[in-house]
Amino acid sequence: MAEAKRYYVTTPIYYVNDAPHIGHAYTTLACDALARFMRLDGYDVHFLTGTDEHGQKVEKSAKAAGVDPQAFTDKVSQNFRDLAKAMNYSNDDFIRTTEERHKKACQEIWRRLKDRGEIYLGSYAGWYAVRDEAYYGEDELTVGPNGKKIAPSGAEVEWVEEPSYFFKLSEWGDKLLAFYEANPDFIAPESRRNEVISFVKSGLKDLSISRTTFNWGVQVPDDPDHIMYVWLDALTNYLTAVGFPDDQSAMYRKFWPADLHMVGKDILRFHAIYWPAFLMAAGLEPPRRVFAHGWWTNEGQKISKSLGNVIAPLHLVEKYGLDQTRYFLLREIPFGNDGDFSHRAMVQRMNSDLANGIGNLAQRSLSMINKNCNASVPQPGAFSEADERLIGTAEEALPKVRGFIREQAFHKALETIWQVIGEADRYVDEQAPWALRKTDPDRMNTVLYVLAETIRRLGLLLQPFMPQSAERLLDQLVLPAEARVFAAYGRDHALKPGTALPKPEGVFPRFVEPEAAS
Ligand code: ME8
Repeated sequence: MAEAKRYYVTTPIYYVNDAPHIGHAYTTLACDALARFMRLDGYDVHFLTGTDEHGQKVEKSAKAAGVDPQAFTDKVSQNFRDLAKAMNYSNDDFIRTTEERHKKACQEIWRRLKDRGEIYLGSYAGWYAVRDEAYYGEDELTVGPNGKKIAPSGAEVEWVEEPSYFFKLSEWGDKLLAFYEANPDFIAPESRRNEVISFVKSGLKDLSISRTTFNWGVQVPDDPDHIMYVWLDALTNYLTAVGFPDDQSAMYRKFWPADLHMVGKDILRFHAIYWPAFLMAAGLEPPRRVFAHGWWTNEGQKISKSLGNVIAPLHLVEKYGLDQTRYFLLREIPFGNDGDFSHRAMVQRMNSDLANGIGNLAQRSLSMINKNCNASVPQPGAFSEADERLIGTAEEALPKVRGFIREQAFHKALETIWQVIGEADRYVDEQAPWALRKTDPDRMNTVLYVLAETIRRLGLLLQPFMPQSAERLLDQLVLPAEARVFAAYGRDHALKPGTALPKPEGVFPRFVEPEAAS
């Protein structure tokens, strides 16, 4: 039987200890482009994001703010929902771990682990970093500039000693290694996969999965002294959102296992080791893939609150524009690598790729059509070799972009689209339709038709990345809604000659430095 066309993609659920920044916006943006692409490609998509609201870190932040944790999380979680709106994310659900549906799912996964003999009661004595909500071994620590012990992430650790339930992670090493081997695409990129494999090969210790020294969390079933370790709670959100524990529900059967958990490299270990181990131990199927992307810095510096250089996504949207910001984040760095945000690079992309690239191509082609073809799609004659070449390049771009999206190579997907733009620019220069107006108007009509068809395809391809701008572009070609999907990409859905077109208007403005503008 053919695999059902469904796709379940998730972002990490973000801690509500602070306002969202560019890193959070980035991960969700990548998932949004992916989700939009898959929908346009005919998939039934479930795109999930949300907030991670329990744990010591959130409890501490609430205390510092002088409010109770629930009121605090209500407020900060709203900032993440506002961000989703401002960034035009198309998430189908927004989960909060303080919701009832989620507590139910956490307690059920705990029961299943317990029933299968995967959990035992013991006591924990060791190091814990509240910032990472993670346990560390003595051998992983170094001494920080203030003489305190720090984790590899730079987070300070504290000594914790308390009764705790443990998950028998130590028994899952070989099964995990076999799982990675049988599923070579499970962890991406490749270099990260190798890191995870060598970490697992070095031996896994049992994992403390409950806490007793504070109570902002999901209660352990049948033991009110314990709350669940925040990572077991958090990871379970991916199940909650598709209806778990009702594993017979239509939602669960359609969407589990998840197709992709998108995460930053900081939390790969939790997703690629703990999570499949929890799931297999509970008798549930692990997700199909985890992609760990890189880290953004700001003008070459680590982004941190203490350095005061946190980039607020809303500020970027205000300054450069929404789609410009979306484009820059996905185009500027090879997805998976670390990257640097700089004003100069942003302006460069905005002006050369957008304003002078797609913007100029569309504006000049559509203006010529408006002026010389009675403001309607021109009637083409027979296609020349050059026409076929450009149409062919545009046609081949969809399967290429699809291939790159499937491997989360967003930068390559965009590069492919820009190759079409580059070729179209050369085509306009070579064919010089403005000169044909007097010498061979029929040929001019054909050239302008080929350009309009190319812009149609570019508009279709740009939708997942720059939805609003692509919409405006496609509006200028009066493309009906049902023709804005990838099933309508081919020649059999080509523009109809004679269709009346509106007066074209620029979609991608240039960035002008404020001082130069005044
Ligand atoms: O870890 N560059 O939440 P979190 C790129 N609640 N991405 C960045 C970034 C940066 N400078 N900073 C943050 C948690 N991110 C847990 C997750 S999931 C079950 C629980 C992104 O609020 C990146 O995706 O600390 C990273 O993995 C995530 O934010 C961490 O968000």
